[in-house]
Amino acid sequence: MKKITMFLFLLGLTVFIVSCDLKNTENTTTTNNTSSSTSSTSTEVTTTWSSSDNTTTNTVTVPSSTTYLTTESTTATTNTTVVLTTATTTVPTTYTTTSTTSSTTSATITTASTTTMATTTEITTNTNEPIIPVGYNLLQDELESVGIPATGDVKVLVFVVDFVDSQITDTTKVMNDVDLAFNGNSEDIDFESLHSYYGLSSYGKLNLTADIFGVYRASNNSSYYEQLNENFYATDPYTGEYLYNDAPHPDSDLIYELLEFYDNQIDYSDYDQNQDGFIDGVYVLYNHDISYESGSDLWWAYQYYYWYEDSFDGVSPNYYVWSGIDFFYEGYENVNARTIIHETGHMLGLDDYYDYYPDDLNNSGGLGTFMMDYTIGDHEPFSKILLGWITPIVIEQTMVVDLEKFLLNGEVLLIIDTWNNTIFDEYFLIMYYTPEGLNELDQDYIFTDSGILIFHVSAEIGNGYDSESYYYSIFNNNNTDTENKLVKIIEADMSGDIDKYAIVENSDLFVAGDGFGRNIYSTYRWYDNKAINLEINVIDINSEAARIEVKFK
Ligand SMILES: [Ca+2]
Ligand SMILES: [Ca+2]
Ligand SMILES: [Ca+2]
Ligand SMILES: [Ca+2]
Repeated sequence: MKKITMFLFLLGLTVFIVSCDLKNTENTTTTNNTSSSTSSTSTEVTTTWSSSDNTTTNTVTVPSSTTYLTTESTTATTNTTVVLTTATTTVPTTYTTTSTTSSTTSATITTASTTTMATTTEITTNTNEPIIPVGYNLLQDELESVGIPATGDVKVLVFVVDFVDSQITDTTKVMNDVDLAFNGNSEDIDFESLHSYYGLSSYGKLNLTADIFGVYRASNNSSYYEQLNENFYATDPYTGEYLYNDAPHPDSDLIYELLEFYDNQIDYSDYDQNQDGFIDGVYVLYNHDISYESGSDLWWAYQYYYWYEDSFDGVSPNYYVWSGIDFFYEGYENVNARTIIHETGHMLGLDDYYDYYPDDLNNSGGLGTFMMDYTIGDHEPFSKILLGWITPIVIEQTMVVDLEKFLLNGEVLLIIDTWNNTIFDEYFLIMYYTPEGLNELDQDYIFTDSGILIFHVSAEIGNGYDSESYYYSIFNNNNTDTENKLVKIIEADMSGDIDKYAIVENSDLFVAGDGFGRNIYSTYRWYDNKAINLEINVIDINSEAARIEVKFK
């Protein structure tokens, strides 16, 4: 992000004038004009008026190629004081001179060089600076327990499992494909591997690698675990209460089998990077047909927590992913790792952003795209802020900023009434989206155009888990059944199609000339029903950056 520079004043003065409508005038710095004299140049401007014109105002048109000081007094050739009373710095411009004595025939107006102009403009420039926050809590600081640490070098454990009644036939191919899915280089896999994806999405902050073991033949048939799963989740149809309180947990049973079987080969304490006593991440990849349309919920992909209290090499299993090998063969790519990439989002602590329960009236449509909703593309900025991969540029005062495209360094604006040094709050996030990088291959389900994306986030925490909710979360809001969404996209086309159809479209992107809070959703409100009292104006978008004006009223 580049703060407004000299470049703007020369080429975008209209913009400057709007943005210097200061919210906080105490931020204005006054620069001593005398410093400008050394680099000033003089331009003679001739004007005539008669002696009867004493104290009459005359208009002098000055050359357009010169930048003039404003409110500068100077002396005309006949000791007549010429006061430049015009405040505008627009070039070309017209200055008004006032004669205080008679018979002036010419006046010399002191003009400033470009360099001096930069200094001089500080007199009236909005010097509001964005806040680059430090020391605020991240998602993993707030979680009850942490799975995979969000940054650093992290090694996870992967076990490939089959069953007597559902055996892997080509073991070598499966093990190679699993290795490609977890550890492959970008060049070797059509989308990305878990490793390459998280390296890119975190801007190099998370280096995730996997040690892969298998194929392990489970001690029971697949149908045995399936039955355990039925029992575990069985509820009384009348009361809704669980029928078998002490029912064994099939995934955890299998994880126990695995950890015990490999105990003499593996030092599990090597897999606790953050040294919290829990193995950071366990992945169980089962060989069984996936229940796309019907069948057991066990044959799906999800993240969950180890059910029992066991310890191996002094550390305990906790966060795990349970996923079918067949997910790697979805679509037409050599290996498709998107499912484990999505589930790893949960291993890091992220929520799902789709609507678990579309039948209620709340939060239909979810976010509408990106990894934690559609299992495609990159993680959006909210998730990256939560994980500490990016630091938002916080804006709570009027200013104009140049916002780099998100792809480069994850630059994002966080616009809020008052920044209380917490990301667990309500605010807008502004990103410059381009269909590149991790979004390129999946852009048909994200956006094929470039543009400005505005998110409305309501990430307050502290109410605790709502047992009435379909969705478990530390946040007061979720994208399933709370009154307001945890994170939503504000549609520039105002069509409401995300809520209706759960899908974004190019017209949801803000383009140059659009103004959120002005011509788009002019009466938008915070969730407490207070008017937002701000505008987010997209002034310009070029291939590298977008110029955004944030105007607090
Ligand atoms: Ca061991
Ligand atoms: Ca750990
Ligand atoms: Ca819902
Ligand atoms: Ca729309």
